[in-house]
Amino acid sequence: MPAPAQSPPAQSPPVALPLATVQTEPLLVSADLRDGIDLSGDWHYSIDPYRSGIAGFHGEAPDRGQQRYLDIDVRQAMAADNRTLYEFDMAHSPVARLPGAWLAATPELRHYQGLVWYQRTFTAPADRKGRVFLRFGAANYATVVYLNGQPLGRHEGGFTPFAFEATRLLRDGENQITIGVDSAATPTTVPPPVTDWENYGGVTREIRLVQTPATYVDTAWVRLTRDGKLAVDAHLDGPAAANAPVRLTIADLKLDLAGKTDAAGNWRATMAAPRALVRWSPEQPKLYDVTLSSGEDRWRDRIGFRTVERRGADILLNGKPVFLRGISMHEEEIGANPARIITPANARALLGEIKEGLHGNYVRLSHYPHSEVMTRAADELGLLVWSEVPVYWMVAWGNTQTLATARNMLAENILRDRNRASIAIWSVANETPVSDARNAFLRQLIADVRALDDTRLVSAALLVERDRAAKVPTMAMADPLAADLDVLAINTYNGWYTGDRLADLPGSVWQIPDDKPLIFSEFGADAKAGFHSPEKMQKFSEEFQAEFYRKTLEMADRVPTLRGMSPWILKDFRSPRRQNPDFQIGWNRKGLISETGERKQAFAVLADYYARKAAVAGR
Ligand code: GCB
Repeated sequence: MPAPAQSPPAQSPPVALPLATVQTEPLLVSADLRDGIDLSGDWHYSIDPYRSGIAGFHGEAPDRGQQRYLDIDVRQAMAADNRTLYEFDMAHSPVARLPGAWLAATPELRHYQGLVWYQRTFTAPADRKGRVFLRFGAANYATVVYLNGQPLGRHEGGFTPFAFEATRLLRDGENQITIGVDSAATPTTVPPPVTDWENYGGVTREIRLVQTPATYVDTAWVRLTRDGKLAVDAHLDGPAAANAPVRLTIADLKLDLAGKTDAAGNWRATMAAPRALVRWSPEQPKLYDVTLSSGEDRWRDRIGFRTVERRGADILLNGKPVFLRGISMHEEEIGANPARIITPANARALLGEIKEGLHGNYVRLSHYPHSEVMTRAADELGLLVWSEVPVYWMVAWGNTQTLATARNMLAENILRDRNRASIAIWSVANETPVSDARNAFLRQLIADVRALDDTRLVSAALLVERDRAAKVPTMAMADPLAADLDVLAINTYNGWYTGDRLADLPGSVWQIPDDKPLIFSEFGADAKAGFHSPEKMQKFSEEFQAEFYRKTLEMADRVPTLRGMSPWILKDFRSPRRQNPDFQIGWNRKGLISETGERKQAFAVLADYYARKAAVAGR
């Protein structure tokens, strides 16, 4: 969420824009469905590896101030007066298409991590009234935004939306917007520098100018509660927010509920769910057009209604036990040179492989919040979702700023996606070694999830301890956090990173609490599409990967509390830590499809397994 607009700091910090506190407004929930101007397209860009521009955008001309960037043609000014010096000239810099990570813009940027400036001009809407916001789907990692040379706001976090109010700074006619995006991770960022995926720097999701009336619906959450009621929570922002008439309508259900906000602009109401309500499920992903009107504003969304609960070791969807037939996925489109551009078509190409190809009903959107385009596509196609924040491996557990950043990210993610029927599980971490500081950090995040959303389950991918003396692979859950979670989740790579024989995997012993559902949130092995080794079963061959899946699935069948799985991973993905020159060359090869979409042998192994599971479940 944005921190209030303020002048840029005098010195450039390692990450341009640390956030001091958790901010909550403006949220502009479901802004992607509001009217606005799409600022996608060509933007000028200029790298700034020493972050000089942070201390005053690209150096200050004291007599002219910031305005010069809009009003002055740098080339002409230097030609006209030989005392004039500008070392940056955005208007004549090369262009790149946004949204999209900069690594694909030019070969020189392929491995650049640091600050990049973007700039473009646009024309303000002629019929301007009410309020205007600049809304970013996501920019990785820290962002500062200037409108017509004036600072508008800053944001930290690479995967969640943020908006800045631009009503005052927007002028009639042509406007100039400048964005600084710093991709550099530090030990205190979330995630920290070492991960196992590409750090796609840049503006990776849509930028839009969104218009609203002076008083507008900033947040709305419409849902089915576990006791079968329709509930709405909304917050209005603006001069007429207090004691304002509000009205929720779902035309398809003939639902029309009127109410009034309180003095703080909040409205909360519940009602019995209409009898005609069709509950959302992977088999029948029914969505309703929902509108919330107040004054001149008309907020809308497309929402599915269902319940998700835990009962003992079962996960219940609409009251019935469900087995999660899933796979994990990074936010990376299919193609030889991805730039993290998730269009509706790209999202459907990926999710379609899961839904139709693998007979899945579930996806783990790892390891950070994915685009809202993806979660909307999951709603439409009927895939349950595990959504997660990048609290990954070694985070600065004792750092209060890091905790604030993680909490902010988690809140932004939940507030963005609480209306998505597909989201079943919020996960707070992945493979984080147990320590007191880590436990306290994650307990805070778990408490935040429960405070923001009591209609979903909370999980985290945990580490297990291996009994080195045991003859067969023997793993025990020794993580105190297990007690705080609804769903236990484990990543297991026995037989890939360990020397276990694949034949021994089915006999593995799992010492896991028996009163909670367990998910294998990851298991997998690398294979280079087209590399075969049927006799030797060499690692990186398609045959090895397929056999790894067969044996791991046999093992899974013997774990009594297992209620789902999301093997690692749907598609080969870029990872700078994977440099085996024969097989990887910068790609983690654990995909069931290659980066260009070729299916490997293991794809059919999992697809057959899920087809059988679906048949047993009667769907
Ligand atoms: C893991 C991580 C995941 C890695 C994967 C691997 O446990 O959660 O981010 O990419 O293993 O391929 O090793």
